[in-house]
Amino acid sequence: MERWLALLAALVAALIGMLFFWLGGPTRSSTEVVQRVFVIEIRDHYFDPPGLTVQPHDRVVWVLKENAQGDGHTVTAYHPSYDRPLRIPPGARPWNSGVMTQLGQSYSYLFTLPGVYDYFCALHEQQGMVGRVIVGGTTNLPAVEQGLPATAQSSIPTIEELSGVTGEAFHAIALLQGIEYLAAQAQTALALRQLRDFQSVFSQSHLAMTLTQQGIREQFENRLSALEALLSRRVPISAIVQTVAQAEVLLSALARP
Ligand SMILES: [Cu+2]
Repeated sequence: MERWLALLAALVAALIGMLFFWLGGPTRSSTEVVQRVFVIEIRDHYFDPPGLTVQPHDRVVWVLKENAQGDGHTVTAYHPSYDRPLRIPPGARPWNSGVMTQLGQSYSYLFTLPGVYDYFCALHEQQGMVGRVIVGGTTNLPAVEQGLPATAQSSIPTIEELSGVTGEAFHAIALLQGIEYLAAQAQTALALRQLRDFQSVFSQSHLAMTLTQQGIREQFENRLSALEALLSRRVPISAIVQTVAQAEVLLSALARP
């Protein structure tokens, strides 16, 4: 009997060990751990925001918001698989959404490798419908800044732009859109955590400084607090959509200089 108990204890200890490993011990290696969700809206004919800085294991979701011509849009990585030069980090998995035509349709990609990722809409690249995601910081990046059709090249936000206050505004907009997206999927706990993490770093940011200079910092912070209160209660998604829109309006002058 004692031997059985010892065996059982060993088994339980092993299971607990595995659980800790799985939940994220120091040796965690899973690439499916999502830190945050950012949303880039697909519009006629641009990505909003066109540039975004994130960290490894952040998920980016592109959501189709406009399709007036009915021909749709794609989100496609610059990669030889799609007949284009390589403009994502070597070894990163290329992606292609295919043509999206239904409003609300989305495509998602989990970024893991640091570096610069450029992408385009296969139907409107010539009209400058392109975007850039930078993963893991903007210093010492080997940026490719030539080789595309002129309109496409000039529409991709530069690394310099993305490391400044415009980049911070883009980041905040996509993060707020991500909160709205999570709330719409009834993932309120995740949405709240994402909002509170942002609130805790906001006061140290260039964005906060710039909004202070513009005299709208308090208004912006009030919108964030309102959003937090709404997410803490059970409210219709329309109230959250409205509050996110109000916060975004305050950032719009920075995001589209
Ligand atoms: Cu397009």
